Amino acid sequence: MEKEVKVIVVGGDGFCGWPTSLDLAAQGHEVVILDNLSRRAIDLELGTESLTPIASMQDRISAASAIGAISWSQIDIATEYERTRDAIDHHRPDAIVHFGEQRAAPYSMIGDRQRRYTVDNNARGTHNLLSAIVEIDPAIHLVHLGTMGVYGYSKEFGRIPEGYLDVTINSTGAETDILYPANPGSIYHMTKCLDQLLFAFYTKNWGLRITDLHQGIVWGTETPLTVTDPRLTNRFDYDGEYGTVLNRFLVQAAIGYPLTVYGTGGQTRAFINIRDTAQCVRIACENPSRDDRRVRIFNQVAETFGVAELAARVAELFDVEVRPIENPRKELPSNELEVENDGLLSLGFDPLLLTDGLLTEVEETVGKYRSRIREDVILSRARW
Ligand code: NAD
Ligand code: USQ
Repeated sequence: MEKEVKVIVVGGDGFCGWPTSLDLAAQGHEVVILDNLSRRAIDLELGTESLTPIASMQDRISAASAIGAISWSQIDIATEYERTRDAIDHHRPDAIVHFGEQRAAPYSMIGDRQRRYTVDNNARGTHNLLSAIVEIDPAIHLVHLGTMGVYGYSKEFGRIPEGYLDVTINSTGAETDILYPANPGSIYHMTKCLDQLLFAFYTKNWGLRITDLHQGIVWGTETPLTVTDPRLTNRFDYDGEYGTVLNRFLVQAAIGYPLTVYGTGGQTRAFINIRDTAQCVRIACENPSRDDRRVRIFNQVAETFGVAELAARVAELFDVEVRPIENPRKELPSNELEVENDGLLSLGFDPLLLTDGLLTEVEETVGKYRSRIREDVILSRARW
């Protein structure tokens, strides 16, 4: 086993953060979760709920003690700077994993309040963590969950590299590489571009060690650890704002609701299974960035698919109709996408690829909670 590390997981109550915290703890690492439970509050605001019944954080933590060392504190890293800094100072972690942002593109585009909340929460939270690390110990490794959306999903510059684009300067002929031009498609994705600039400056000025994981769309729900106790069950979003496309299609299939392909379904995106999210973040924590001159950027993806292609696969497997609807989003009607993911592969990432067997496994979980599915939350309320 790798050397044990102490990790603060910000956002450890969320869809990606909870299974990742369990995975880290099961590998012998010490985990301290900081979460303000804002995701649970947003469910109340939207009148939505996880498809899977999720236990309170207190119950989750007491069940997790059978797996390893996990504790938690309710802290808002965006609005409670002193408490955040004191928690980091108290625990003196080797790494901080930062999942703690408002992460739904449609939510961030509902209106004025959600736009401002998303920018305030995400930019302030990330900056507070960076500022606290400088004060406490610049050697703390920050592992941030970024998004493929910072690149803008096109083949304009060819295969998408891991963060940096090789360029030749016309006027001098000099060759260099630059941070890939940011091209966000929503307020949420824009905050991840702002995060990138914060990381670049803090690395340049204070030599912080930062890994930014540009993750694709996560699908699936449970991991081998979350199924060991009902109190460890992971959340599963399927509503129009927080549900991601493949998980939504699987829920829709379970109730015979025609699959909601937006527009032509020609959008190609990168995907990763939730079990691999946990695997990749653990790999990043166990192999800290040694580079204090620039941010280490990895693309955390397993494979790419077109939306229509995914819908066709789900439709055939579960015998449900596909019914394209007008795209509520401003995005290219179709795009090609090729993505490099050599960084994590070189550190041992072994991606789970989408198979009908894995889809059926998720569909079984969905089927178990079929009676909790609410048709009225399926369509997105955001338009842009
Ligand atoms: P989530 O909303 O389920 O979890 C985020 C967690 O962070 C929640 O528990 C929330 O309460 C907490 N949080 C938010 N703001 C906070 C604050 N100010 N202080 C403390 N805690 C705060 O989201 P997720 O799907 O688990 O995503 C986690 C991260 O991974 C996000 O940053 C997201 O951008 C990134 N990501 C997610 C996906 C995906 O498909 N889910 C894909 C790519 C990247
Ligand atoms: N889509 C449909 N039908 C639906 C839902 C979505 O056709 O019912 C389409 C969308 O138009 C889009 C694609 O599917 O083209 C993906 O949408 P999504 O909601 O699954 O994902 P997205 O909004 O991009 O956001 C999700 C996460 C976000 C993360 C991002 C990774 O919510 O946190 O950053 O995936 S990525 O897309 O690679 O940038």
